[in-house]
Amino acid sequence: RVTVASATNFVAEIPEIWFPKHVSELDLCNHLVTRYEPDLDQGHPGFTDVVYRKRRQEIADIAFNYKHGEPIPRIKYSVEDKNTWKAVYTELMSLLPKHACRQHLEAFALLEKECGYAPDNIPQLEDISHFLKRRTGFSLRPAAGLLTARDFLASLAYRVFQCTQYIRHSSSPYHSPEPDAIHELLGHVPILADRNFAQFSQELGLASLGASDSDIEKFSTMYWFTVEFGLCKQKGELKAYGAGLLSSYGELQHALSGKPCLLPFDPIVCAVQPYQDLDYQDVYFVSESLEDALQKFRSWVAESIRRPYEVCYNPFTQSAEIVDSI
Ligand code: TIH
Ligand code: FE2
Repeated sequence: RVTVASATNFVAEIPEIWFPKHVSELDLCNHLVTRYEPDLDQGHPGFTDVVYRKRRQEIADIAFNYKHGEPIPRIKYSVEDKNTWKAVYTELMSLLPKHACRQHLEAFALLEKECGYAPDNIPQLEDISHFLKRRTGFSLRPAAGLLTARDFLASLAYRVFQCTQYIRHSSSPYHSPEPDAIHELLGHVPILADRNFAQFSQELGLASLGASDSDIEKFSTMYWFTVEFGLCKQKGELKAYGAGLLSSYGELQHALSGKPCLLPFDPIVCAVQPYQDLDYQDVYFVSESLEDALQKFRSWVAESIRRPYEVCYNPFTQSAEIVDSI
């Protein structure tokens, strides 16, 4: 680490680990974790499907070439993609009114009205991005696949959600081990329209900027058990707010079947809970409410995460500024 004295005589430490200082630098945050790529993983449902792999590659190229501020290119989805979307959408509609949290359902109704959410239409990222921008200041940018935790979390600091645009392979519609547009649009997008949840996501992102590898591991575990697989209580009932539950017909039923272990959300426990990402989870964390999850997360960061500097987000310039913490 290098220590510099600034004009105001404050001493700030410059972190060794690079992180984006302005929203446009998210153009550099597109490193992929390749373990689920259909081209590389023989177990991927699309591995032997040449047509599928070619379509995936074309959509991935859009993400690699994308630059901050550009409109997100629209995709002309294949008949196969549309059928997969319709099958999942229809199945989920039978479960979500009963099991999704209130915030998800409220936003979903608006997305149907304003963004073309329907069984027969795969909505476009550009339209959804405008919708979210108005609601919570979140926007979307296209991602080519599963990103590294560091890159993904950094984008949240800027209220940017990195979103895949391809549709999962038709042979496994009800559960996908990797993110796809069904998971993003039906799972993540609705709740990003909630202000508490948006705030939680951004604070998790800000805490991750320049963090050590071991802290990144804790933040991504926290992300996993909240944003992806979180349950909460509403009016005495158990509801899902995690995107991995809301986009997977199979996993949602599993989570509520009484078989897996349900623990009360406690960041100290949650941040180090082991997990796997190939199959349904064995453990889920239940928050008292989204507000309570945010408060508990804040206290945990303040008490147990140490960085030699503080990061302050400037919404006027959309930049993260390092400030001295002394
Ligand atoms: N398993 C989810 C689904 O089938 O929609 C997708 C993912 C959740 C978390 C990572 S990938
Ligand atoms: Fe996800």
